[in-house]
Amino acid sequence: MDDARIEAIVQAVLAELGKETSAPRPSAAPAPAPTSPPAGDLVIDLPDPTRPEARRALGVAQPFNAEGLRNLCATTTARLGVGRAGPRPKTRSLLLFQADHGVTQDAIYSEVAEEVKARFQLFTVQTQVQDRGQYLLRPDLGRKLSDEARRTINERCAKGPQVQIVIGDGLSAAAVANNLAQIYPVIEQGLKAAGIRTGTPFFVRFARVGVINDINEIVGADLVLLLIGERPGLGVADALSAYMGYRPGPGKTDAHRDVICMITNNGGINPLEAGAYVVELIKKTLEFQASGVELKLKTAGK
Ligand code: B12
Repeated sequence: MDDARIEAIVQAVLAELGKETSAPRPSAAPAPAPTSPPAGDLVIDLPDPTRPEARRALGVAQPFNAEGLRNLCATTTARLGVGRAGPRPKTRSLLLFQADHGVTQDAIYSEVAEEVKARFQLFTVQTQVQDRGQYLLRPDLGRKLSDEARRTINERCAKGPQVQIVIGDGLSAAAVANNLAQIYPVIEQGLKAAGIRTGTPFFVRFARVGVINDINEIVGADLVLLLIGERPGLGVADALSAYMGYRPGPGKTDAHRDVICMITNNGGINPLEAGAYVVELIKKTLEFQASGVELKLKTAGK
């Protein structure tokens, strides 16, 4: 960028700042008494920025190539072409960002409702995490079952199934609430149709992926499938992941696991279709008696 251009930008920014700093400061003169709008006269002049058409609207005032910019923006959900107000984001962009951030917070801090679990007769156990704050700060505790959870799983679960299905809240309760009802029956029926024996399903509160190692020490399954809420993004906050491992146990890491991610009706893999993928991957894992990198190596070229 040449000096003249930089100088022009500096002048524009200074002019913008000048407008703000030249306004009378409260200390210079007593502030006028606030005037309330007459009752019923409140005007909100910004359209709701979270509506799909507002979300996708171009924010650049005079685009050089409006058609090109629109096409570019249509290729991604990233916040492109949002424009700016001087050096700052537009109010619309800021509000949308704050609204999307609010949705992520709700997804992370909400609990999966009992009705969601009851539909598939899932009982609940908890990891060594005590509350949501600790869950975020101590992923290690989310990978360990509490003593009570160990006892409950031992008492209530069938031992030695081919597949143990587990549901975990993870980082998004919305992911479980919005997708479980669709994906679960597909997996259940798909495994049944393939003659694969499943164990007693249950729900783990404050779960991390690594908890499947602890679980399998108790149930002794050939494969543990964990359906868990993914870290929400600023656009999609209800995506579910299906993590699985062949004979998980002490010392097994993510290198021994597979994942099918981004399961959501909001711009991801639809849960019905994802259920079918999960069943196919389970069959492959059982056939090759391996998961993760080992499975990739065993099936390379096949
Ligand atoms: C956070 C994250 C990471 C973090 C995990 C750190 C942490 N402690 O959370 C880091 C940056 C280390 C990471 C690394 C990798 N990741 Co990653 N990751 C994610 C992300 C953004 C969110 C995962 C999440 O919410 N998990 C749920 C929570 C509750 O789980 P958790 O127990 O807190 O965290 C565990 C899992 O996240 C797991 N994990 C993370 N990535 C991967 C990838 C694979 C293949 C496996 C088996 C496990 C795994 O590791 C964590 C510790 O056990 C997803 C995107 C998505 N849409 O899900 C990608 C995603 C899962 N990662 C992916 C990949 C490819 C990887 C890497 C292989 C990248 C690389 N080439 O190195 C590595 C593998 C790391 C590993 N653990 O072995 C892909 C998987 C694609 C696929 N279907 O196979 C995803 C879907 C991103 C994408 N769209 O490409 N990842």
